[in-house]
Amino acid sequence: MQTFFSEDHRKHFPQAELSGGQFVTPFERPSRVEYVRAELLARGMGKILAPGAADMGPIEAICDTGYLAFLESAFAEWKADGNAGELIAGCIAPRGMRTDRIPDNIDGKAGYYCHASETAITAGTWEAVLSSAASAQAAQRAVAGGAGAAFALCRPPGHHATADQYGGYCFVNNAAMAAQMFAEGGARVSVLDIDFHHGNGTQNIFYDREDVLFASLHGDPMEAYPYFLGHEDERGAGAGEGANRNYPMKPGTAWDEWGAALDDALGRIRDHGSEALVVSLGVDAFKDDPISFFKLQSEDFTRAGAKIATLGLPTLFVMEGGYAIEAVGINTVNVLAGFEGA
Ligand code: OKP
Ligand code: ZN
Repeated sequence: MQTFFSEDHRKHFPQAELSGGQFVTPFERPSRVEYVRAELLARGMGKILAPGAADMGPIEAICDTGYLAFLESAFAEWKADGNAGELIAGCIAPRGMRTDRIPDNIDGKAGYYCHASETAITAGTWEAVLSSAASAQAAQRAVAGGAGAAFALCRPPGHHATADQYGGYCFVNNAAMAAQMFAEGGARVSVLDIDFHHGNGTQNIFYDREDVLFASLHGDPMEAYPYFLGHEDERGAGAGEGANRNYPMKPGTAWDEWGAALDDALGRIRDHGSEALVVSLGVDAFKDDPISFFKLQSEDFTRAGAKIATLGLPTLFVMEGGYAIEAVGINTVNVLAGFEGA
């Protein structure tokens, strides 16, 4: 299958992530996707194409206007306000205070539009975010045009971003944008999220929709980021009741339980009558991932890809997380190869 990938991802490379009370080099770093690209080439997985510029239409379809304006000018405003370093939100809108007034000061604005302070904004963040969205758009168009399957090698990732909040290394929700593009083409669509972390942004964007099913396998939010969403009893609202499925799992979860959850999710997708599938493809369920607690082996990712192929749907894979750097390429390409080999 074809891959869509932009070099501009490198423009987003914060030097600092607040982790364990210290500033560390961010886990979400440029080399991640370079390992994926190298593995795609080494295994002859098909052409790797540059996506061209992002269209704002599909981004605006899933994002709040004020939020996009914030992302575009945030770093310049931060500098203009006299700040020396990267933009890190410190004072995030909490319970018991007002969220109906968006502060004018950039520090306050960041706190309004951010949900997790590990994620910094730098000079090149917006351009990288647009290039990541562009890859998802180009890959979606390939699949909608009859390609059968395509891979958007997106960086930064997207599934934690809501219509108006960034965090968890995500700014614009690439998978949700692509799903909305399929929906606007008249298709019923499912988003299957196999990243270790719950796709809170995707769930939130489609929670009251029946035409877009969201299913997510992830670390139990009682124990894992994003902590405040992703429980089993979140089943959708209104017309979307029943079109949201969460599979939270405990530390140490390995293939037997994870694969069974995947089977159940695939059954829901079949029953939904989906005509297109978007896979939020994170490989941080891997046993050696430094910030996750599942125990999948590299071969299990091949099995996962083969299971996903049994749906027989036009499928768009969108890169999300995976932080065991040297294994990220192998595990990601294993999913794609498992899908193609099935
Ligand atoms: C993004 B994706 C490290 C904490 C990091 C944020 C995790 C974001 C994961 N001490 N918390 O879903 O892979
Ligand atoms: Zn993740």
